[in-house]
Amino acid sequence: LITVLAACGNGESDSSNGDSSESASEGSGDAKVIKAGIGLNDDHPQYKGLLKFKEIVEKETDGAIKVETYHSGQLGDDRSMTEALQLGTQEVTIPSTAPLANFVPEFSVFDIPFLFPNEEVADKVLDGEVGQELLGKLEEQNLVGLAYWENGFRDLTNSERAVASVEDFEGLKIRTMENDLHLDAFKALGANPTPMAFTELFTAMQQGTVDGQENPYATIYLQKFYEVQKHVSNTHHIYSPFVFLMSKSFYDGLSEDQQKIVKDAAVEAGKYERKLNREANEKYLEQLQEEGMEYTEITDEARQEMKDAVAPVIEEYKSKIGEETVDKVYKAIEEAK
Ligand code: 2Q2
Repeated sequence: LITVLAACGNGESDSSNGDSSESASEGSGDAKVIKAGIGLNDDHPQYKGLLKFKEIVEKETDGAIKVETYHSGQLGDDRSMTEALQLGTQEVTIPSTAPLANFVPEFSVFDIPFLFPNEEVADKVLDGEVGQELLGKLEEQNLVGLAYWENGFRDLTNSERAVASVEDFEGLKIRTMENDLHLDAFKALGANPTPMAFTELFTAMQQGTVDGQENPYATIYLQKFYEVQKHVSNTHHIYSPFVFLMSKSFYDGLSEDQQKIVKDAAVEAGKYERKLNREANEKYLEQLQEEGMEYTEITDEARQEMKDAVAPVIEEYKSKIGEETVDKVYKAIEEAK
């Protein structure tokens, strides 16, 4: 019903709704418009990747599809923008998998601490069979997952103290994404975690509502968290993928040619975004220290201590996520090494 309403709703004639004979640039009526919103600002590789998506789609469809880009949470936070896609009032957003797990619980497999050993293995698993299978589960939520992009390995910052090992987490008020596994993992480390939308995070740190947060260096630097955080540690505790999401009702209203174009564009722009994100990451750590942050190295022993502390949480969540999904991901990681 949603597909039919959407097909009628955007004023397109019948010929523009899934008719495979139509080329990408044909189509009656005005251009179709993709409203694409993200939470990070326009300095971040995520936005540069979105501009690349826009460039490819507008070129390949000869303007039959236009992409409007909105950054810095202008259209809302990850949860509200994902809901807007389900309602058909927004066409694209690119959240981390953690908030997405509220819509498809299996995505929490990627919130298992210390799951991926490095980006190369993450790419192979996400772009491989099990990652693509998970994207397929989004369809029943009126969402289409077109590609994985990269948020990256997450590192801890806080305004209170240097964090070198598990005991330093004791009592720290840490903001986490809105995801139960993240919350329970930080409780197991001894912290006092609070779930919060990304759009509220900077103010919460500025006002001292939370002591700290965790995100990749690119986000910590480009969102100027160094202005309200003193300490940074290379905990690298979780690798966060982004998912390039499109509203299914919008996607179903595209011709087959146009569907292929938006899919290929999301994949190509994602490879570009991953590259940008990785090129700069080490530089950001230096720049954070130049901005006055104090860096604390997490030794292998300290990281093992963290792994031991969260092990019971991982066991508990295996059944919540789904044993089959968890086993498939672990197997795919072994094969990708
Ligand atoms: O900590 C966070 O919320 C971020 O890692 C976000 O998931 C990501 O930066 C964006 O999705 C914010 O909208």
